[in-house]
Amino acid sequence: MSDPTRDEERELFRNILKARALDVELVRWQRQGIIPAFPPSLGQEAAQIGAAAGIDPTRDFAFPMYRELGVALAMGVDMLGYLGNHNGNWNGGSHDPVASRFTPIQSVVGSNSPHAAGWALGQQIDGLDGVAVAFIGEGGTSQGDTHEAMNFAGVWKLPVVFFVTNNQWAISVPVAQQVAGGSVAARAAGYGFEGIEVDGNDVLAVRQATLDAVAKARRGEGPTLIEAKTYRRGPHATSDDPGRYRTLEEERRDAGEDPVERYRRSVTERGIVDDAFIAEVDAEIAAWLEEIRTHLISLPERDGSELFDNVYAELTDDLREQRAAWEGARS
Ligand SMILES: Cc1ncc(C[n+]2csc(CCOP(=O)(O)OP(=O)(O)O)c2C)c(N)n1
Repeated sequence: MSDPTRDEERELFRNILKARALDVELVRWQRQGIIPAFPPSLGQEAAQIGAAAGIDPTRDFAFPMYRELGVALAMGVDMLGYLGNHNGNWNGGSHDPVASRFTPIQSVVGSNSPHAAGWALGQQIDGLDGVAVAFIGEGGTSQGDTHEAMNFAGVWKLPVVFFVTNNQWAISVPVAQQVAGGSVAARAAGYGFEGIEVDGNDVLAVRQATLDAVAKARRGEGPTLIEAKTYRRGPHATSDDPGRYRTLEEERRDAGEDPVERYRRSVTERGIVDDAFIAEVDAEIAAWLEEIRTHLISLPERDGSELFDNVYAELTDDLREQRAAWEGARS
């Protein structure tokens, strides 16, 4: 166990509040047309901030999917660059992945698992002590890419942590239709490494589980699968309407306690923060959100022709036709 210091807890709390505030704001900005689309993390803040606290950004490397806003901000990623991604920037945003140890986000479900295993293999070959942390949804564990990465990592005892955020839903597909047997953590046994389940709404528990798994990988003892159990309290993305596949009653029944309010209560009751600290953080967040909003609205409109660039070195006949049709339509 390594209990966090008071200052570390204050930082965890600050980050949890920032993650929630930015996430809520981004949904509003999508509705206002400032960004085209966004996958909210509502309810997953404790899992994200706890996981980031277990990663050493001077030597480890995070391989996110698309729903890791909190991990990014807690790892110190340049959020203005990162959010370029959600603005449709073709190159995955303009944050520096190497300096921030956080790759561009991946929308192809499962594709970041082999990236993480490959990077971990590189660390092993070079005799370095970095650990790769792949962020996957429970749905993403059904993907072939994730199976191949886990199998490879198990066989070669690679320094990689598979951090699975089980938010109970893969768009409209509930976990019961995704994972026979009900446990994602149990899948690790088949790959020959440890799988643990952690309360994903408890930031301190997630932090500890991640610290332990990263330390173990660093000692050369191979991968761990962490299943952080939480609940996606909002839509899959701003284009989704959860009312089509789950009722409000089900949401209220299954969501559990809001992880942000749970930690607020905990740090307040234990005297880690007081009203003055919270007021200071709230003011800091308000200024920070304004800075991000101002930046986002100043970004140039994306040129639709980018849709056809950078996919193939040479356009296929199909795409050439589509491009001509698109250019015709705009002239
Ligand atoms: C290879 C691939 N197949 C399908 C999709 C469409 N898709 C986008 S998100 C998603 C669900 C993923 O669910 P999960 O892995 O549980 O993560 P969550 O979105 O719940 O965080 C699907 C099927 C995709 N992006 N990539």
